[in-house]
Amino acid sequence: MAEAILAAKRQELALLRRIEERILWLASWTIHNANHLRESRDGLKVGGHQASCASMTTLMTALYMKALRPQDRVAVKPHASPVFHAIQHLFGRQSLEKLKAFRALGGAQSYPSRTKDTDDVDFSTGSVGLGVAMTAFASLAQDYLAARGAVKPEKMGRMISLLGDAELDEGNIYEALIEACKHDIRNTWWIVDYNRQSLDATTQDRMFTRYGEIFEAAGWTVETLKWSKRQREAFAKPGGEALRAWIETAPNDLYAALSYQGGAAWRERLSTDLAGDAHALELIAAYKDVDLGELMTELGGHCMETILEAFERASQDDAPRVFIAYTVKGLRLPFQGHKDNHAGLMTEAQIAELRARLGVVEGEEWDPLSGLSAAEHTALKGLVARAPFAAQVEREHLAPAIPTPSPDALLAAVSGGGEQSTQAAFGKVMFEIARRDDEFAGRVVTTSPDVTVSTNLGGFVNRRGVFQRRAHEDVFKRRRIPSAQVWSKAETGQHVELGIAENNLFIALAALGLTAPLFGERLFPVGTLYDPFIARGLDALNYACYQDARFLLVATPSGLTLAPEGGAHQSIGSPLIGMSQPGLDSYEPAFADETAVLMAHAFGQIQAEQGTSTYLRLSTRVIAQPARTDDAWRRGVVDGAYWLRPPAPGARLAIAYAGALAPEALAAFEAVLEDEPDAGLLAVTSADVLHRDWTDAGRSRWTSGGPRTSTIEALLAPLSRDAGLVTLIDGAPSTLSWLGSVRGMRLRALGLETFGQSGDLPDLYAKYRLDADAILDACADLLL
Ligand SMILES: Cc1ncc(C[n+]2csc(CCOP(=O)(O)OP(=O)(O)O)c2C)c(N)n1
Ligand SMILES: [Mg+2]
Repeated sequence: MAEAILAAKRQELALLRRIEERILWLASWTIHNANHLRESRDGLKVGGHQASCASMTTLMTALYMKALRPQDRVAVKPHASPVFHAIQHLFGRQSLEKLKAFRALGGAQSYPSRTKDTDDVDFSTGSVGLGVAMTAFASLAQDYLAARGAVKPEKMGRMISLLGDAELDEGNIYEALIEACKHDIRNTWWIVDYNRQSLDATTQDRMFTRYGEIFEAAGWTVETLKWSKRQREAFAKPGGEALRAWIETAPNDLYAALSYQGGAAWRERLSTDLAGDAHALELIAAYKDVDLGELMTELGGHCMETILEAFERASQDDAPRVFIAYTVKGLRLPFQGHKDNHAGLMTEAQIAELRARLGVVEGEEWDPLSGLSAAEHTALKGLVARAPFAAQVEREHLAPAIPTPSPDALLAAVSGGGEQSTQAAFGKVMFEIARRDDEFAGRVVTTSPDVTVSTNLGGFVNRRGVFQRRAHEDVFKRRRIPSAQVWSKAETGQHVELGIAENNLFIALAALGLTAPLFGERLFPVGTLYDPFIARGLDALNYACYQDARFLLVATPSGLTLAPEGGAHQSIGSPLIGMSQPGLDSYEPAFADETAVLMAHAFGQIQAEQGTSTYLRLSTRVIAQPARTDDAWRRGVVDGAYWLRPPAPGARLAIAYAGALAPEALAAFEAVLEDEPDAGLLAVTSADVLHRDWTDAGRSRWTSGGPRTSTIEALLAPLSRDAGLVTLIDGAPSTLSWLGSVRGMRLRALGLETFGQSGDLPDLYAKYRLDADAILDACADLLL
């Protein structure tokens, strides 16, 4: 009986090795086809990474064919994309056409993409390090849902990152590791393809063993897959220990160089280095050159059995785990171990040699099972079909739509006019949401990198609590110490408090903003930070948007207007960041009611099919609120602009402002009316939305069958052709200066182009030419 089980196991291992060879083949061939066979029209190198793929095929085969379950989610090392697509093809989830069009328009993407690929990509990757962190935050998001019963315990998945060792140089990984530790995350596997090569070179030896120590310090379980079964067996023989010790102490570059040079070079070097060890020499002599080369290079990360055993051990609990799987970059390919192999491509002759070696029939290169016996063919098909991951389970979910609050409901929270700031208005709306007991309110989740209180989220958190897997009482409250912040921490809490690392905020928003497709449960994530520090997490913000994660980002305070805080905190370029970021509509309201309307809009956009994320750039400046006589402004706020004071037809002058400088614009406008009674005052709430609508209208003439008038063209239409326009924003003036092009008007753009400094508003606005006088000067300039 035991014999039969062992035989079955041996047979399965053989099949897994065979399928792994075919995955290696298909990935290599896909890259070869794109570079050498497909017609090139532009002479550009297409690229693809055959060495990086070969490094990971055993790990990925073991994972996808045995360990992965349908509820698990994976972030694949970006440059192992061809391996991923090859595996998906075997599962019948990726077409041959897409493989043939790898890196071409409409084909399989160079780096796995949630939105552009049609096969089953869980997390996009590309910018190394971000996919790694993403899995930790996806796990946090899953815990958040599990605490609400929205993910059942038996349906909880593992969030798995397959990463390169050089990715471990990315600091964002350690920021995420620290946050993961604080949040006690589980169900997370980080599988490191530890080939000790980066893009440029072999990596420094000095980090050996240190990585394990770092992860252990963070409370992770470390699985080091250093040796293959073949090596362990050889090392157990007389003289074997010397071989093991040699590899253990060899410098990286020497090991890599010998891996490249192969068996004879190994023999020569080992015979010299181990000259005094008769047993070792005898052992080496027992191997043919090829076998010696294979023995020395088949490390743990290339040993199916070793990997499967490690995955099996790891499946016994939900502790976060890092697998340090030793590999050789490009193993089995002609450039294995070569330090320049990152972008290396096999030649025609080399790929033909690989094809012959793996038993693929010439002319049948696209058939991953080509050249196999009928029995093996059937057995391999069976193996793929039996893989737990092959189960026909819906992996991309459709979450039911949740009614979101109407603008009126949120406007009620900021009614009363008077004097308010947009940041305070945001806080009031969130406080109002916290008070509601509808489904929407229960699905709002807030998060902030240690600026919860100073961005006015405190009220929401007081009411809804902080999310923490293990409940923690507010000690200050129990001891009756007065405090404005009552932060009870429990599984039911709806605020995820993060450490200061802004990068983590954006990855957290990416994960929380994807719970609908990933887990079938919609959340409405609201993240806050100081506006200047968006720059700190910019790549992660881009990463979140690239995956079409949906959230509301509230950046406050902003600009020179946070005057006494000084130049280090005054954001200048953030409006341009907002304008240029796809997947993110950016707005800069001036008034409380505008803020409320935009929040209602943003919540709707979070779950709209063609929706988007929203960025609100807010201010702490308290300003007088306008008296509204009708509701027309509401539409304009969302569309990007409206006339706060409409111009008379043929007006020669208009002032356009964004955000907290509204009072200066108004003061200048009142003064201008004496000479230019026809002038208008334009409130711009989104240069971003306005500009996109304008360029789109320009394109529509050719792309969608006819001309249409954009919002901004319609708004500016009453002005005379040669009217002057003065624009004003507490940020980069180029945000608004394009308005002059809409109708070919002359324009003066006021804004910030140099670093600010501490001061009070009158001093700073005067010094940086953002005050009413500056606006009047600009108007005079245009009119004279
Ligand atoms: C943020 C970022 N910087 C640079 C790159 C370019 N790049 C792609 S792969 C790579 C090195 C990868 O080395 P490693 O992670 O060890 O993967 P391997 O190919 O060795 O498996 C670099 C620098 C990138 N993709 N992302
Ligand atoms: Mg590497």
